[in-house]
Amino acid sequence: MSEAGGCRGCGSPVPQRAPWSLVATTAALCLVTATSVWTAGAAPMSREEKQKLGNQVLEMFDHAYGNYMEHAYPADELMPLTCRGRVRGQEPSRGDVDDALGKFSLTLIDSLDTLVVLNKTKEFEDAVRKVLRDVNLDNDVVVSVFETNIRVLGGLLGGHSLAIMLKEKGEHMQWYNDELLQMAKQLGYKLLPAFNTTSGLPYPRINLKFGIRKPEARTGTETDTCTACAGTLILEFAALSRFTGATIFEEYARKALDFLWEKRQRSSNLVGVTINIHTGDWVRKDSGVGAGIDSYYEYLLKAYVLLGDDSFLERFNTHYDAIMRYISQPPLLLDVHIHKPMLNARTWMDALLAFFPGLQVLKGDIRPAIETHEMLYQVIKKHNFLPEAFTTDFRVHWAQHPLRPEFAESTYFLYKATGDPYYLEVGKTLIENLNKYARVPCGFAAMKDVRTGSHEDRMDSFFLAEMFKYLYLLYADKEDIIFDIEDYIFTTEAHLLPLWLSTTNQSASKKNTTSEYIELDDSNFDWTCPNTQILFPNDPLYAQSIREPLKNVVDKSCPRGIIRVREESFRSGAKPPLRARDFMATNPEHLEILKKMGAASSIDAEDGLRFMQEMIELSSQQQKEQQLPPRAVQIVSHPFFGRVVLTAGPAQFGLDLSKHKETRGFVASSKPYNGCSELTNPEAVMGKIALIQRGQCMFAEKARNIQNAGAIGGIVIDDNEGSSSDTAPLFQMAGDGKDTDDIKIPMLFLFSKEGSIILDAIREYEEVEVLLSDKAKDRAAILKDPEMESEEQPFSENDSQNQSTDQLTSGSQEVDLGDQESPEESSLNSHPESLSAAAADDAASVSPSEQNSNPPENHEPASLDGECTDLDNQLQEQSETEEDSNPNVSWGKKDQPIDSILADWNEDIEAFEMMEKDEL
Ligand code: DMJ
Repeated sequence: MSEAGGCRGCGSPVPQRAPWSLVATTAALCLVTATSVWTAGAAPMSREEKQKLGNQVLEMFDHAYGNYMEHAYPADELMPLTCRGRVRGQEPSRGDVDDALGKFSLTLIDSLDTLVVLNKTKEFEDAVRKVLRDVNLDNDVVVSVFETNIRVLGGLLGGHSLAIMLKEKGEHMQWYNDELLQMAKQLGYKLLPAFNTTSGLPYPRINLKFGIRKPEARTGTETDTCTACAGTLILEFAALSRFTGATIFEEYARKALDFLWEKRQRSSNLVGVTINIHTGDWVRKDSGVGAGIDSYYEYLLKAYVLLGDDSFLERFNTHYDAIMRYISQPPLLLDVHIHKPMLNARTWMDALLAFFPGLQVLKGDIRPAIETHEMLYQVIKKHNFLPEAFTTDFRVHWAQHPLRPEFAESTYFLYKATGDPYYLEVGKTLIENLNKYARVPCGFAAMKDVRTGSHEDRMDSFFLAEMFKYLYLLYADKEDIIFDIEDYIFTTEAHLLPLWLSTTNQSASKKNTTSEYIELDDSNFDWTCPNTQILFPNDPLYAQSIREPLKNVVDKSCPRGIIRVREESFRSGAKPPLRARDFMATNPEHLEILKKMGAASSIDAEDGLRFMQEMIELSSQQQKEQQLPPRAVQIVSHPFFGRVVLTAGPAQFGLDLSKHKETRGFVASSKPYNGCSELTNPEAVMGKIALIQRGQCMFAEKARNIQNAGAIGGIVIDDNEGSSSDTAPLFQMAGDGKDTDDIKIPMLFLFSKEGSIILDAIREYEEVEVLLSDKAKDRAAILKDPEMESEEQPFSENDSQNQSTDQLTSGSQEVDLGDQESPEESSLNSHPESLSAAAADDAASVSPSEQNSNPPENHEPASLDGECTDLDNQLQEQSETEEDSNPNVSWGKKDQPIDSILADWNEDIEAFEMMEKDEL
């Protein structure tokens, strides 16, 4: 069978046969057909080129894994900018993101099966020994049940699966005696108390040592969980049951899935994003395929493939039908309301939904997979990475990118399904962008802001678990992998579970009571596992022909609010509904319309709801517009060569870096370091970029003092020790309330952590050159200095783990600032009086963007006039056609009772507000 085969899950409603054998046969057929049919389109890639790219992936993995092992292990994750381990409690809390960290060497466990896929058997053997020797699963730490399941339990099971495979081959792991499985079982039992709810849905968090109930546990008061959090357990828990014979795990995971299924919104067959674990009420009633729900759908289909239980396929197909009816607006996938699924709940999409084309391949529904994937690729080409969220007109909504693997995953599956070398070229772009923009001397850093190219001190474990696996497999031929990948299924974290589990220890599935066998409706299989003869009907250009109309979808799209429009208004020629952007409180006609909304008909109620949504969006947009976008400080001297880009806050005075060429220069600390009086070391800062500490006077005063000393720019470093752009909202420096036109130099602000990266670099390398700009510059342009060019080597030859010896290291040594007052000496701790001064400048002249820690949107128009209408029309037409042809579509139209709409009104508005605040 093959996850790789692009036709996994090929549905036969015949449950008697082991599902994997069915799938394997069909998948193999599909694959052969897809590969052999490919004769034209994108130029085929030679075996040499594929090998070269595969080797590049191996080298990149070594760089990431090697630096983790050298500088972070046994910590959970590597912090690639400061080159040290992230230990929970020792770094400022990042909120929910930290719930994945359980002091159990997360990255090592998450990397185990990647080592085998990448043919690093010796390293795998070493890694397993380290896990067995060092990892403690009994820490007094509260972790996310979902993350611990997919990363740690999944990692241990994936490691075990490949360890027994290697042992059986007789060469490696001969000493192995199921130790990883024993650890997995221990962890499984630790997670079980989370399921102690009346619903059977697990609590979102658990204390590894104390469970849920004990007072020491510090958890157990939560009432809500996300659908994906409760619905993404079955693969790992069933595998654990089937490997060990302890049926309880599979039973618990099945019970949670059964409950979610029961709670689906019965008319739309959609599920919400969050649910109350005690009452089963939907807390958030918006529904999509991305954040909060994604892997629930993934696990229904994959549970069918792994366990052969038809009820999972039936559920998946029912949901899939609803998704394609309401959420899918090719190439977009837009969240809707579960009760009113014709009404969009958002005007933006999140990056997590990039896995969906891969799942559609598994389902066998290739056309929309190609379309959505192509749209995502266009977004990536524009921003180098997929921003965490982007609007329907493809502007950046949330600018971070934590090196997520979902798009690589979908690229891999689409290549397997189509054999189209286009997808190999897509993978090449991903590899190039990772090396060009995310690679730093000590690993790969998440993007803090895809628009500026600035980094975050973060390399999540899923980057090693998933990204390298999918990229390597994309270029690997069968003989490049030491086992048959088609005998395994990928979990959501890309851990490998053997398909033979489907026929082992099936007793838990027999005990399953709620999901009785349902006679499958054959029409559900229209979408499933199509014959590639139909998919690519003698047309090797099939995939290309689907992609082609979408080539300019990002560049040529227009800003658009709610895409889906009601056919009635358009058909009847009625007045278009009042939109928030047109609303004027002084216009009596507008006030009249407003009063009518929600009072007369479901259509008016819908208009009102949309109007409220738009108002909320508009007001949050206006708030954002008052913010300046972030800026970038890029370290360009040896050994960074532009690789480290720090997120910097802008100033409301001085040179505007978005309008002028970047400022480049060596840095020098000003004396006094706070820059609050005439500098006593003008010769040191003349022609340089002065470093100044925040506090004790206004920012504008500091700027004038360094400018008078001849500085060409200034970087203010926060004196609040430990502050970081990872955890604090974007900060902008305001003027002093007077005319600041006299300040001509650019001024940027760095939080303490980013500032200390520069200060550490000075300590280590003395001469540090930086670039102040609105956006990180291309390294090729930076290297125009011939001296640098001779020092810089191509990353593939020079950036091995060995190089990390001359990297930045964290440390407590002070920066050698000669006779200047050192940053540490003048820090908050040693000069408590600076606290009030800093607070004074905060209050008086600083305008932090507190509403939202995410950088503001790019408000440039996304398109040129005259190029606007294609997609809108296309989508509108399509939406209309779909509804015309589908008599079952009734939502948001005549037959929805007005009472139910009105009853939901308030909740929906609250939900919109919550969504605004929601973190991915
Ligand atoms: C991974 O941990 C898993 O794929 C999860 O299901 C959601 N996405 C992250 C990586 O982005």
